[in-house]
Amino acid sequence: MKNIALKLLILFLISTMIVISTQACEDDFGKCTPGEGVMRACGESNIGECSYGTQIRVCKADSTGAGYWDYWSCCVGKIDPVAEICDGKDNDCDGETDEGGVCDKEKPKQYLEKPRPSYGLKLSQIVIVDEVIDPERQDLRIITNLYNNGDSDLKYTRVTAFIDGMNLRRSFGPFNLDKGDYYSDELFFDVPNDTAPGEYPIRLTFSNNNIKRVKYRFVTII
Ligand SMILES: [Ca+2]
Ligand SMILES: [Ca+2]
Repeated sequence: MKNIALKLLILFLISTMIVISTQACEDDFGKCTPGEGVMRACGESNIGECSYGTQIRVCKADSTGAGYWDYWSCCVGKIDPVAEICDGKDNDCDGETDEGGVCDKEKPKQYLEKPRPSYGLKLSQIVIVDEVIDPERQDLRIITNLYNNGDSDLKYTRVTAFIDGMNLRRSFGPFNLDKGDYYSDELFFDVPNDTAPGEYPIRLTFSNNNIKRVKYRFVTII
């Protein structure tokens, strides 16, 4: 009986020492030596492109000179997750690389091919009023009659006549010739009196930005 009581006493003393020892350790943990510092890892992840940073706190001295731990500093050097993109890396740090279809190529847009406009220009009439001219008495007159036989309007159409042997050029326009419409006009040439007799080709050009027609006629100078 005496032994049992002794054992119980020893157990009580041991447990009391343990408690006292633990209490003493916790008290020590809250204290620090002014000037010392500690460091720890911080951040959301250390996977993929992410990495932890570090933060520190230092031990400061209070008015009595006793040390106490200051606040932790900001986290420096960490790389947090970002949205996943197609770059061969795990940007959102979930352990998967380029997941979620980020590397699926965008399907090319389907473009409906617009029907190309059809341009038409019919030279329904080209009249050399006098095909044989005495320059002292006559001018050269050319009457043109155009017809738009296409399915699109012709904008800024111009007619030009050029007589290479006389180095003469005349034109009219620009004018709009809507589809299905006619347009008539005349070109006048005051042929110089000293023009050498002979046959001269007249180059007639009917054009706009979309279409061009070239016709040749002849005039004889006597
Ligand atoms: Ca990922
Ligand atoms: Ca990626």
